[in-house]
Amino acid sequence: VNEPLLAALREVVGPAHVLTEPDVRAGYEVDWTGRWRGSAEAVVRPGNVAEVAAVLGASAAAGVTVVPQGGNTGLVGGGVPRADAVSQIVLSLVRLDERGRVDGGAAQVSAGAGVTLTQLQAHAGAAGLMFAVDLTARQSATVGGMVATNAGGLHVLRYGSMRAQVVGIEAVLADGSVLSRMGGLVKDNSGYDLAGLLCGSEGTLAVVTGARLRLWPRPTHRVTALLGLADLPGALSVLSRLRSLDTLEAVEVMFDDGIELVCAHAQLAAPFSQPHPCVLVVECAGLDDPTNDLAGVLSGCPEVLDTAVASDSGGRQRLWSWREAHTEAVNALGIPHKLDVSLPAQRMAEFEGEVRALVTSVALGSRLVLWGHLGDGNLHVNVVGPPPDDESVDEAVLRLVADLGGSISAEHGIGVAKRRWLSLTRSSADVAVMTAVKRAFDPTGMLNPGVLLPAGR
Ligand code: 2HG
Ligand code: ZN
Repeated sequence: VNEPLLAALREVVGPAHVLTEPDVRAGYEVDWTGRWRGSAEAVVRPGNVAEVAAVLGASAAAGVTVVPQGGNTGLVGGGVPRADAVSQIVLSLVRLDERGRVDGGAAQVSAGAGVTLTQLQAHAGAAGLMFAVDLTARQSATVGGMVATNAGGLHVLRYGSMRAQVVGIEAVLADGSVLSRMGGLVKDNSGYDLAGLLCGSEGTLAVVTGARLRLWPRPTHRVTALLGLADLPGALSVLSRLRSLDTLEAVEVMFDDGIELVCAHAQLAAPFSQPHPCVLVVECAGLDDPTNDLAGVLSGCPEVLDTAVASDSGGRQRLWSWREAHTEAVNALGIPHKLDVSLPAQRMAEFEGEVRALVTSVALGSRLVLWGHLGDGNLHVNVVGPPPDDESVDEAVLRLVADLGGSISAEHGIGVAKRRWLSLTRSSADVAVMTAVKRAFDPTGMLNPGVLLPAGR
């Protein structure tokens, strides 16, 4: 135990916010899947930006590394301590939960890094506007973590990912200086886009403490449809026709084996009276009722074999329940290998066929569950069976993705989970620039080492 460091940290944030008891630290030291864990000297919970800067200063002076953490809903091990680090702290940003006044004229709001997605959505909604990013971990996921991972979620096809919502950022650099562009300028071409660069930087360049965020008109009408289909090629042709709807917000895909698993785990009834190999969740939203437009498009889709529709909130939630329960149902089977990948639209169907055959041959007897954000070309490949340290299935799937022109991470990031495969889908020129950027922001390598790039880069 590094007593001088702990004393310095207590001085900065107060003793109540330096957590050192093992059972109190435990929840911050392991990720949601149980796959990634490590041990920290302490979990430190600063209450404002000056305290964040002082914590970084004390850590630098003591030579310990810093793992920034938001709601700890990440899936690639980027927000929990490294298993192999000598001395590290977790820097929890959850106390930075300030919500600014909603600026209706500009349709913007400022939010601290610790504001949860649910809180942000409610805050925007109370002012008659909407925060557009939505994801299943909304109760715990925080603004800081969502910026740092450039979170995607369920609405990317209409509103873009987190980066598209960020107008400005406040962040603390490793040397304690503060970057702040929170003035809400929509147009600002005065040099490099540092806020954009920090989106998706996974805590390796700076500690995000707040963001100025774009808000959208809040749709007054929503309709959700569950569509039963014979296969993914059929679903893709339905998708291409759905794209003509300007109210289209979500097109999510799941398959019969995943739905069966979810029904057993969450004790849900089957969605249709007979099973369908491929099921889409489609949602449209607008200021007028989009139901007729959606029905019009679907009536021209012979691929759709079964349909369930709801526009009241209870009914809609029910139609989303099979989709939203996938992550938990898979986790209940064991520690999954999670491969969040994207493919060019025209290679999606080919990938689905090949990945099923590949997983069967590489990880005999394992269970493959596929689902994802079809409208974004993003599939979540989950494999349960092989021990966590046997990464042969990860390697095989990611190589297939690279061969088909995809990305090894669509929305979850690289973290520690995929670091060894970064060069599969980023060129050596890309990695060289990333390494140089990392050095420029964090010359001593104290921020989240081993995430995205090898430690020491
Ligand atoms: C989702 O879309 C999340 O459900 C989690 O991104 C995906 O658990 C996963 O693999
Ligand atoms: Zn997802």
